[in-house]
Amino acid sequence: RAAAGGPGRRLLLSTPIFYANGPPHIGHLYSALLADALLRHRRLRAAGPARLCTGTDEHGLKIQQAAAAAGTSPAELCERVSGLFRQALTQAGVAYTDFTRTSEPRHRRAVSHFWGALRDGGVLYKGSYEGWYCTPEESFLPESQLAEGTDAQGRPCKVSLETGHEVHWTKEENYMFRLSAFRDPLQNWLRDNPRAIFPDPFYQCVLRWLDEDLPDLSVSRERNRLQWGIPVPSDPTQTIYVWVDALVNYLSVVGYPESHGAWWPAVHHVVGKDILKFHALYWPALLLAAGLEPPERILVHSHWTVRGQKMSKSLGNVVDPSVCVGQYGVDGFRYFLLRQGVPERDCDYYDEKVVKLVNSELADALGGLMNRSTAPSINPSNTYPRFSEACFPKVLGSEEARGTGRACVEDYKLVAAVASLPAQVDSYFEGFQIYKALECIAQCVRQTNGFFQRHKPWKLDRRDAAEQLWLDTILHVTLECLRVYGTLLQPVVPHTADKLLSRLAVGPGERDLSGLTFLARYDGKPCPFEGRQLGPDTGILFHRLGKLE
Ligand code: MET
Repeated sequence: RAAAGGPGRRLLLSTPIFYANGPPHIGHLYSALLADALLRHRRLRAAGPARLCTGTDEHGLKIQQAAAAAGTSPAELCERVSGLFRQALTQAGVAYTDFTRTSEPRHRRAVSHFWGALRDGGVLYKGSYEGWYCTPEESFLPESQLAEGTDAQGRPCKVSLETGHEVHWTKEENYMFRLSAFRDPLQNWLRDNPRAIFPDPFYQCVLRWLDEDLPDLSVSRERNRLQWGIPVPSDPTQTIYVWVDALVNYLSVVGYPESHGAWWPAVHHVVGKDILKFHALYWPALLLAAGLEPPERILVHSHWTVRGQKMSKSLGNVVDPSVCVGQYGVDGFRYFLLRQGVPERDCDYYDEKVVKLVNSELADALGGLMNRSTAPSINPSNTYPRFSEACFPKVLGSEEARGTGRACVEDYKLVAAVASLPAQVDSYFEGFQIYKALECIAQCVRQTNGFFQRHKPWKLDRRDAAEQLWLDTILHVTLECLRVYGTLLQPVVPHTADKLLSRLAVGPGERDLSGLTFLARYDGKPCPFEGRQLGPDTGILFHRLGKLE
């Protein structure tokens, strides 16, 4: 297999497919934005064809019950909620290429075929299953996962330890999947692919699960209890378990069973930590059992709390992404989630935090820098200014040699930091640490503001030839820095980056990461931008967000 991210290689990125029983919240959007930023970054690197698939998970008891509660049919509920998800994703600028609904015929066909492959592989058997079933989790739970709680009427009952939802004693005939036989294959897969699950704490967690009990998995439900699902081929008394159905979306989207070979297993799944077990244990085992390879990578993120509390319908604190996009703009919202979200741990969300971060980094630091360095008062000809080697000589040797120019030690540090920034950002994206990439960019923007402030170009006199050379050089360096930031920020804040690059007259063919240059003149090479007319002044780069009520 080609190395991950190598040139010309295909890659399928996925988000989870979202349950169609309720509207989207920021947790869903966070998954999708991570995948979207990875896709956009990859496209800018011209790393090879890539797709981003998402969709809605429409079967199962949970949907069946939500529809009954809403007095509608499951099909109608799914149609409506699926539309809400598509709308929320589009609104947040998620450039998905595929949207799968598990109710689609092509998906049903793929699931039936997948089931056949499992059956032919001899990994299914019929067993009588008895245990505590948690409908919202669509799972039987062992005693160790239960606690004492109360039901809706306040009567004592057993609940799921993890989610607090009531469980019911359920006995039924199910098809079972021989998961227990896959401990060794799964351990081998993980041992051979230490980068299969990112970040590392989640990889370690999956390894620990594999040291524990690995009971067989019930993979069907009795039809009389669950009608809203795909029937087991050749046994219409049973419905395929919703998680098996849902996971197969990653295959049906690439044309399984006919044409998936072009993409599989070059797939990276972005998932929340709550569904890690399904993706890191059940899914690879099912794939192996069906004669397919496990996914190349599983990228795991944690959850968002709101003012320190878990988001929940009953607390009424579920954050609606369309409201956020309205308040902060698409880019403000994307920037906040991707800059503040740390995959390894839960992150807290509240309005003041968004406003503060977005104002300080996008509006003030980045926007301010652009406005100050392109203002007509400082750059009356509105051209990309010239760089003078005499003012900013390339210095390979001692510190004293710098004395010949006007640049100081700090300025050389800035140039070094920005020169290494693209590679740093690349490696952070590759390591699923987008927040770190953004932190580095923000740090460089701060340094560039420091550079500008230190040399006070607005005080230099254009009528004096020497001063003018230095003034232009300061502006040239600043615009070169801004060009790099604009290019690198495209995957995260596409509109703002476009505005910035257009202002700097960077053409559509000059915005990819593979050909990104920085301060070529400092290295004695020609700079294609120097002397170019700048783009029209389109005003403030990013409007400061006001106080929210
Ligand atoms: N519907 C599931 C969830 O939202 C994800 C399924 S991904 C195959 O948790």
